[in-house]
Amino acid sequence: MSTHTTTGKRFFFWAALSGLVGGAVFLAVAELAALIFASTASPILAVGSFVIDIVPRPLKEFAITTFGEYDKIALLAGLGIAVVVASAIAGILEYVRPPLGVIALFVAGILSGAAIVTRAEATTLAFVPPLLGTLAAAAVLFLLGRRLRAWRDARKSGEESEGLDRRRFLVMTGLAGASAVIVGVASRAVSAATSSADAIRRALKLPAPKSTVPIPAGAELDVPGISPLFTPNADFYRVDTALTVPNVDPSTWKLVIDGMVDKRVELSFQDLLDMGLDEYAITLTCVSNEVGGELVGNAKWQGVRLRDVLKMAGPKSGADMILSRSVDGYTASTPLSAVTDENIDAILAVAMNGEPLPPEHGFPVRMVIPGLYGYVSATKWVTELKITTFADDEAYWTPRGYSAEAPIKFSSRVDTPKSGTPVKAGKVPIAGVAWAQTVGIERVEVSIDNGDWIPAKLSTPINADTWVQWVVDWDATPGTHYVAVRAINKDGDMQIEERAAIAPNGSSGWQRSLISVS
Ligand SMILES: Nc1nc2c(c(=O)[nH]1)N[C@H]1C(S)=C(S)[C@@H](COP(=O)(O)O)O[C@H]1N2
Ligand SMILES: [Mo]
Repeated sequence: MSTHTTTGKRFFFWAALSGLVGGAVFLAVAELAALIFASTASPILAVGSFVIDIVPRPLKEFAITTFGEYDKIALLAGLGIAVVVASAIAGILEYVRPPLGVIALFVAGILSGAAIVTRAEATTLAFVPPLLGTLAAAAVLFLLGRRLRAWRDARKSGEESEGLDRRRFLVMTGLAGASAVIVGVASRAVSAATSSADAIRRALKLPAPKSTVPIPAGAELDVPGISPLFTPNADFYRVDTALTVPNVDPSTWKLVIDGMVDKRVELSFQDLLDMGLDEYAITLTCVSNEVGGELVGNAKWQGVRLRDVLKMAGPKSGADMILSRSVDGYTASTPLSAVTDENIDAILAVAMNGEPLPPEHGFPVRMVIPGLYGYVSATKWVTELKITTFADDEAYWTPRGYSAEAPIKFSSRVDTPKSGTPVKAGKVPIAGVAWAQTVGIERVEVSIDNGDWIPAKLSTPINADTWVQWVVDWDATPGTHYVAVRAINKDGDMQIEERAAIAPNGSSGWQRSLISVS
């Protein structure tokens, strides 16, 4: 009796394994077919992108705050676990109640196919990889299920052929599994290696800009632990919905300006360069930046003014919004006035801190607009500017709980000392950055242990669009101290004290931290 139960359990294990092999065959065949037919149709990535677009806002916020930069890796790991569990279940179903496993596999295949063909970047042949993957996996699961049941039946009835049946099942499972792993890994590796944008970017030589940003004396303070005036590209925060970085070739890239315009305009990358590049220093901020958070960075961008580009098309009266679109379908809604305003340098950028835009920051062309949160202004991999109205069009984040328009709430941040990192008593600088894009920072004030507000020393601002550094010299005594910081902008407005969550239009509040001194 007991041998019977252990045998039964063992067959369940083999059934689950045959399901895993089926899942692996699906992914491997789809990956190989994606390489041949439709480069962007990798099912696991398409399903991942689909999940990114449909998850409710609180879950997305949880993912960003919990995993930070690793949110996409966490998503892929979660998907991987789901695929393993689902495959194992399909294998068991196929063993217990054929053809339920094969049917489940077809359902999964159709769902992933739907996720793929509805992506913005999907090609006409995008349905081929999930289709071939499903067919191959169904065949494998069907055959393995049949072999496994034959082995079980032979075992039950004590037939002599049991050894042969067992060997047949194991050999088939092993062969299918090993081929799937080899084909899958090789296809993925080839896909990654042939993503050409990287190589093209490295070979690209941009023309020297007509102008560079003058850096005044005293623009950068020398305080250990403070954010550098310009954030190195490698440290610059990254936020986007793209599971894999879009691979855009500048020689085929184009920007279309259409919608409510006198003339539809198409510009090539060379057309942009021929306009002549200028350099602008602009601090970029994400709406998801919490008070004191890291989702803000300052860079020198080289590019052309958006208003010069718009002039070529001639926006019609009545239009009040630019709906910018990325190659991956992401869209942002920007008030037309923020771009036509002669006092605001809204740009199409091709370079960041002296080099072509890094792929993850929008290569070859992105928008950067001072004073607006990134999600309504800083479209990366931009390919279309549709001149339209807020009444007629809606951007990616608008139906997902964020405002259609979102000017940056000016703010200040403490970089050092860090809350939770004890410091030694004595001279301790309290320092950080503050930003009020398009207006400028007038003053930063610090209060220690609820004492009077002390004005901080500021770095010399480069312009109104970049952050300034600030520092207060503090004679720290042993114990726990309470530090609060706030900024006043050049219009004389005080940074909002009241706390607000990041949704729907950006956080507010004064950063308050506890510093322990020993
Ligand atoms: N194509 C595309 N562009 C995008 C986004 C995106 O998801 N897709 N996210 C925006 C958001 S929310 C921000 S804050 C900035 C961030 O730019 P960075 O990643 O270069 O720092 O890009 C913006 N541009
Ligand atoms: Mo953002």
